[in-house]
Amino acid sequence: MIMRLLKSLSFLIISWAVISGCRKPVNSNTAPVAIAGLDLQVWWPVTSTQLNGSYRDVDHNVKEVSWAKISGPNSYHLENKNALKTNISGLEIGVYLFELTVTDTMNLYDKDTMTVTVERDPGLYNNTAPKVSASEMILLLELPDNEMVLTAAAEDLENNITTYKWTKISGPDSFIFQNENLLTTRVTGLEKGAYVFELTVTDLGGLFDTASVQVIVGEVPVNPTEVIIKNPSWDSWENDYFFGFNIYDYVPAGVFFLKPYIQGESANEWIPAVLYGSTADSTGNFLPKYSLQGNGECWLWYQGSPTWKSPDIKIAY
Ligand SMILES: [Ca+2]
Ligand SMILES: [Ca+2]
Repeated sequence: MIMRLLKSLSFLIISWAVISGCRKPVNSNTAPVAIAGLDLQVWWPVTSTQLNGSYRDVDHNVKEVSWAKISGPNSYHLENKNALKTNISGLEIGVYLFELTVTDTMNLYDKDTMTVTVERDPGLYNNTAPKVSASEMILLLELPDNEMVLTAAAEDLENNITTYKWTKISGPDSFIFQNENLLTTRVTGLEKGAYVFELTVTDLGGLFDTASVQVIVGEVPVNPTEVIIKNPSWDSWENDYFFGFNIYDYVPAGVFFLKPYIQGESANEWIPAVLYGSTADSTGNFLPKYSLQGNGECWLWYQGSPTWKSPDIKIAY
């Protein structure tokens, strides 16, 4: 009898449990589950990363997600604190604790935290600065040409150069860089005068080096002053003839644009020298060439004309 009573009772209990377990109350709601995502490591000098949160909510009634900093350095910027995925920038070295709160329409919520650890990149402890060099030769530009290419050589032992930046140090206002953030850039819109442009090359550790390029834009006057150097003693090497001098031994200080010419023996014609590295230089093998440095050092040279052993030089300015 007792056994029958117990059996009936357990049947009732099991039935009740089964029925109540299967029937869902009409207004039930469960809290969301916030998932802040994996902890993140940032290697300074990188100062940004992306928070990547998510959540589960069986009722699909989440109304708000929100990121907040719980602890860590003061400096940071959350692009959108109400987005699950958001960029975070402006980080400093240190450990940040961020909390994601997920709230549903019934104001049930859950919180989860994750850390962002910002450490100095260990590869940067022995970092060395980039090395930049530019030609010491003046780039002469004869009007009406008003543009040229600026370039330099840059190297870095760790191969971690991050930025190039050209700026004007001195000179006229008029100029436009095609792209000042490249190692080589065209600069246009130049006007008469002496420019100094500087390239700054910076690496991942913030170390940098600079080099400058001098550009002189001008023209020889219609009736120029001329200085003639008669029978200079040219040096020769293989098939090339050279003459080096300082232009300020021949032209007054402050003259910033000039043009050299040479005239071979028994010739009547003065042949203009072309600036070394210019387009004319690369197309005219037998044109005389010259280079000019900021300190006035000038080199003139020509190639292989068998009848010229000591041409005269004329400098027009
Ligand atoms: Ca819910
Ligand atoms: Ca470096």
